[in-house]
Amino acid sequence: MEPAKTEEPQKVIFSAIQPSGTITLGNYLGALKNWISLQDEYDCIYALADLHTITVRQDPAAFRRHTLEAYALLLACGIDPKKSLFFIQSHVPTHAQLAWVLDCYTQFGELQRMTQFKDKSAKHPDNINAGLFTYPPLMAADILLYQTDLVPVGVDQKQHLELTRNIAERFNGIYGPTFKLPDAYIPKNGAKIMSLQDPTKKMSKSDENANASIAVLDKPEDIMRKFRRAVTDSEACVRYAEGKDGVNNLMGIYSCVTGKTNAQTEAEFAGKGYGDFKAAVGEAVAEHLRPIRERYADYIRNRDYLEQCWGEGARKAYAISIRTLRKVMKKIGFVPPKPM
Ligand code: AQP
Repeated sequence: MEPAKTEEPQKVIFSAIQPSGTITLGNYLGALKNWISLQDEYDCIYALADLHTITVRQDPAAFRRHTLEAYALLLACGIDPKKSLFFIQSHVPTHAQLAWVLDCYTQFGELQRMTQFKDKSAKHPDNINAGLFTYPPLMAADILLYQTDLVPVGVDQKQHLELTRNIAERFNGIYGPTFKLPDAYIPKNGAKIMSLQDPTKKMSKSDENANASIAVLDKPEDIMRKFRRAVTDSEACVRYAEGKDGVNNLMGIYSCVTGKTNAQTEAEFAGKGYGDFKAAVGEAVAEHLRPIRERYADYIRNRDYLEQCWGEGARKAYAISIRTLRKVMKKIGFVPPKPM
């Protein structure tokens, strides 16, 4: 008799994005494109991290619009609510609850060492709030609530993931196994997209210079204009080389959207100037984003469908996360509440 086949459960992936502005080409090529392809192989849990977003002051109307827009846009990019869990963080109260608990298992000195805290404090000296400081335990709660195996992270978030593991290990050490220790997932096609105006800085949603970033929803003519104005150098030769940050960035973007290698791009533009190259990158990006923009237009008009998706997402996320939270509260010694 053949031995019964035991199916390995799929590994759990958790990732989130902040609705802190209009989603950029950097967010898309660096994170979202990978999120889509992971859906078939893993048990994916994706969130809009709106609680994290208010660590920097937001205008209420713009914040609401960015959140709605991001939800519809992620669906348009290919997040499939039938395959993945996709919710809005503030709709699931367990995140804030576990974050408070984890605050009490995180040392002040550990948080002081976080480079993102130092960077964001320097960027917003008029609003160095406690939430900015305790951002990492909230991120740890997001991840640990779902017994996550893998977290796709860029270099900038590595330190926070290490802290998440330290907090989880500390808790498990005191109370016995409670949290799974998550590992970093390094995407096969990781890309870091730089600002078009200062190619030594990453492209960011919250950049005040509108020409520095491409929004996924930008109109083709705006995309073309921004690429035309992109900072390059005076060599006027399309080649990938150290010190040519602007050109290297454009070549990286071109490669992400066309699949061409740098050598192929160099051959394609041999003897041509930056004008032709920038126009080609702009056209390729606009064409790549066109179907997303078209699907987005349908989703954003359909508020009922969006509400149904995020309602269902929050319900499922709560059902999973409350199990971890209950376990944590019980181990610490809280008296279990009566169901409300
Ligand atoms: N320029 C980028 N290139 C590649 N990946 C990027 N990501 C962000 N910018 C780039 C990735 O997008 C995911 C979501 O990011 P986030 O919303 O959590 O915040 P962030 O990294 O701080 O992104 P922004 O756009 O720069 O937001 P603001 O301006 O609010 O700080 C992450 O996986 C990130 O690596």
